[in-house]
Amino acid sequence: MHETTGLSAAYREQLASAGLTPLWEHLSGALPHGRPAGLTRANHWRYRDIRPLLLQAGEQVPVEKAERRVLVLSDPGRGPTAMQATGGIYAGIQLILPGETAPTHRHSPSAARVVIEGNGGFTVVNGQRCEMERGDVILTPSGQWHDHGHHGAGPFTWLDVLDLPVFTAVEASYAEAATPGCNVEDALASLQSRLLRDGLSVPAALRRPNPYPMLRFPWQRTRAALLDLARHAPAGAPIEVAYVNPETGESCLPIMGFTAMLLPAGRTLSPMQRSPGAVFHVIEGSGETTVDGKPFSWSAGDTFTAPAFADLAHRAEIHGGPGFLLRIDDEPLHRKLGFFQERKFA
Ligand code: 1HN
Repeated sequence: MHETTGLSAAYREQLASAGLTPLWEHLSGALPHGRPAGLTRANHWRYRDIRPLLLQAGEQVPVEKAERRVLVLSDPGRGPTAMQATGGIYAGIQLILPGETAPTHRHSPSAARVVIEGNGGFTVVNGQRCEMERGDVILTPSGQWHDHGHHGAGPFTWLDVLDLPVFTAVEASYAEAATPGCNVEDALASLQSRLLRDGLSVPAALRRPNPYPMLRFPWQRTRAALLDLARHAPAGAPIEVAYVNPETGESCLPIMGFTAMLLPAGRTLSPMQRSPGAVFHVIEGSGETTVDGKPFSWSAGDTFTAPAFADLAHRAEIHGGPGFLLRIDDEPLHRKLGFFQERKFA
């Protein structure tokens, strides 16, 4: 907040022309009292509303021209063309049609895709082909070449999330177009990671860094893990799993965190209030989430957001199976900032 403190106009002008600003008029704006005062406004994007608009883009915009055919989920708290859904996360819904190719490129922000609809889509990341099935999470980490294709029938869609707003804030966001033969695998690094998952390690002299040993997290495996956890966890425990680097146990990407959760039908889950804002994506089921008292009635394919320290209550419909939500947030970044907080108010 800007406060005026009775400075003379002449003094103000002297400060401005010297490139100086009085801190005392801006301190409470820079450091709001008690809790962060962000711009993010909780919002709900229904897939059934987005889908027909995206299909129109498919008719009107050739993929070669668009590079990526995406409708951005623009945070209403930041105006109509915001390139972000929360303070730290960009989100958009992408469409690729049969036979199309979204050309190879790479960029400094990291991205992940969550498949919504279709069969036969794939992403090639650093030469590794990842088939895309509904609910799969596919990573395209910072600096890795990637392109998308579709060899099936009908529209193929997914949610894109990127840590783009963070890269924009630190003036580190840029992209590069493909060079011939750039999207190739480091076969030795991939082999080592495959062997490590079998409990086998190669000699140190052969070892190659592979900070992203897992690029595809198939939904069917995550779903089975959640159902197993629901069977074995004590009553009332949160049924959730984090997507991690299997070699280190750290978050799978450096800035964005991914957690899949199972919501048992009809039971309300009131998680801790967390410092990072979040994007929630519905993989299966239907239900309702209140975000700071605002109700969102969701079903599969929908996406909704929650600002920093939002008060949340999730509930899958009592009739029907469990709800499955994916939470994408900035937890890894908040931890690296030495700041991550979660708390519960009565
Ligand atoms: C991007 O590279 C993709 O590779 C999707 O599919 C969305 C949004 C902003 C910047 C780069 C993609 C993107 C993006």
